[in-house]
Amino acid sequence: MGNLLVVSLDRLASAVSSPCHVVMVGLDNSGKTSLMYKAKLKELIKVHPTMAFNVECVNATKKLKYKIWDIGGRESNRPLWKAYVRKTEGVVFVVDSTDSSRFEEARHELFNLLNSESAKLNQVPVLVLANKQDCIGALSPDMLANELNLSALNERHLWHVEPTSAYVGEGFVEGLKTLGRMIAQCRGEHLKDSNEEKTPKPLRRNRSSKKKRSRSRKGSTGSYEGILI
Ligand SMILES: Nc1nc2c(ncn2[C@@H]2O[C@H](COP(=O)(O)OP(=O)(O)OP(=O)(O)O)[C@@H](O)[C@H]2O)c(=O)[nH]1
Ligand SMILES: [Mg+2]
Repeated sequence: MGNLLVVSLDRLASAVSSPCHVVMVGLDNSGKTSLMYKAKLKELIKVHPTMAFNVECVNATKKLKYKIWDIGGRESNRPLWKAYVRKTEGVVFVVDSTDSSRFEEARHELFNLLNSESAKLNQVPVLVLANKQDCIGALSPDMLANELNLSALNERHLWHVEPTSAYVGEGFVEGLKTLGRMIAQCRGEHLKDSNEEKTPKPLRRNRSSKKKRSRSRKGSTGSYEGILI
């Protein structure tokens, strides 16, 4: 579930710097630290609430390596999130899919973060992890996307929701691969933009070519599923 266009893994490896720096945030108890260490150590470790942050390198593929900053989600820690996203290439936002009483709080914190100047300027891609899918009553990724009103991000951010479980060890690495595609797509768009700026404008442009341009732009803002090719 998301608004990612199709980007091949070949393009991704050359477009994304390695390791790629991303910030992982989300409310306390959503499972950030458990997910990260399960992916890193291949086993579930006993975790304690994160007071400041943990940082670890995790490989999504042989070539795609991430440096993940796992920031504590307690209320007292949340003002710090904005400082960490300043230089991030992507945001990973983890939600406890079983805790419907906190979806509104999660939505508020996500939009609060993304509306900060730094994230707005960078237009960072957002990977939402619908965690604790092993539990009965966990909300599906589609429904979580609705609860969090993620379609409101379409204008400024690529986003994707991945179902995960730290207990079963599923979804985290898949999510990181999709995040890599989104980052590669953003880089591609930025490169295209700067190349367009450098290309001298034609002296005259007839109406039909203008029409073609606007049609292709329109096509790129629709909602798409991330597809591995
Ligand atoms: N059933 C289930 N429990 C999980 C899962 N992921 C995490 N938990 C549990 O949820 C609790 C909180 O996990 P943490 O990894 O500490 O959560 P956190 O998001 O890092 O929390 P803060 O550090 O306080 O921000 C722990 O008791 C975990 O064992 C999951 O996928 N399924
Ligand atoms: Mg933690």
